[in-house]
Amino acid sequence: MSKTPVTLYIANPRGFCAGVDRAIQIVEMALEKFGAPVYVRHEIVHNKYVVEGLKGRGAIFVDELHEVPDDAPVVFSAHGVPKSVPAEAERRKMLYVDATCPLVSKVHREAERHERNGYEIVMIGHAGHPEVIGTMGQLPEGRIKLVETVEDVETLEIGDPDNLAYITQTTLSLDDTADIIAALKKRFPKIQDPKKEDICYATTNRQGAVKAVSEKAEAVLIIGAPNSSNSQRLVEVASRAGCRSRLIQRASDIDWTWLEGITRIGISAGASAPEVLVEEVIAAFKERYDVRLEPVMTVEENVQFKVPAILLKDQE
Ligand code: 2E6
Ligand code: F3S
Repeated sequence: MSKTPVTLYIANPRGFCAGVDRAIQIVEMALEKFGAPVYVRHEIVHNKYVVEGLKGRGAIFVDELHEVPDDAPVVFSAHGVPKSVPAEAERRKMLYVDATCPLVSKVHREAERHERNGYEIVMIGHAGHPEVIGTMGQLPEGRIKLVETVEDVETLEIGDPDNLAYITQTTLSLDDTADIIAALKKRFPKIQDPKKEDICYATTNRQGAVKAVSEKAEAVLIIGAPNSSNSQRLVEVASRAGCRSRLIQRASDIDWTWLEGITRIGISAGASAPEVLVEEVIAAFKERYDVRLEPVMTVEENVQFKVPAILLKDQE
């Protein structure tokens, strides 16, 4: 029997961003330099496949620093950590390497700058997410007020609206955040914007590419983990553009009955999802369908971040 033809629209850019690349490289280089085990506080990036791969090479993942012995090297995840974490590591004289994405660290420094300049700070983000915990933890408790929705803006209690600034999580929905910022500006016209956008380039570009794919496809599959904020946002972008859309961790998660009768399918991957999983998904489609691949290119990316000097060969 001949296979049904389907077109797979492959979003570009997709998958690993520069911060994820760097974070994974940090763990790999730490394993090489210090030898196993290397402890990692929190999933280095939100992807089971990546985490399992590193476990296989001798990384041990823990939730909190107290689970790490004093004399073992430890890496902090790409999402960033509250100030209390490196402080505890220093106190215990631990060897630690910080894999916080430089674009998350940029937001940390911004929060500190606002604090120094006497501003009250509002953070737009998702409560409980490790990046939000890390960013809010750059300042003493209560200094940064979190808003998640436009409704939250209405109930915000601000002491001096003339000295107010906002910062954001790096992986938010561009559209939802624009609405929240508009609500903040309506209530607090003098609120200060970040010097440079806090939502990162990778989030912006991946959402743009999924929008472009959603114009061509009927259904969109996003490869990524349920706890990956940026991946979840890609699913939302596709559904808002009128496509049915689902998050899958890998090919075995594809619900083929959900795709029955659909011949135009968009595919993308969150910033923490490795390309090998995209290839696996395409291969699964090829087994069942007569696949035509159509890349949908939006912008080119050429961002790269350096790893910390402590991991370089000639550094002790
Ligand atoms: C660090 C900061 C932002 O859940 P989230 O999207 O934040 O995290 P990952 O690990 O899925 O993506 C990479 C990342 C790391 N994004
Ligand atoms: Fe960094 Fe953005 Fe990736 S904040 S880890 S470049 S999703």
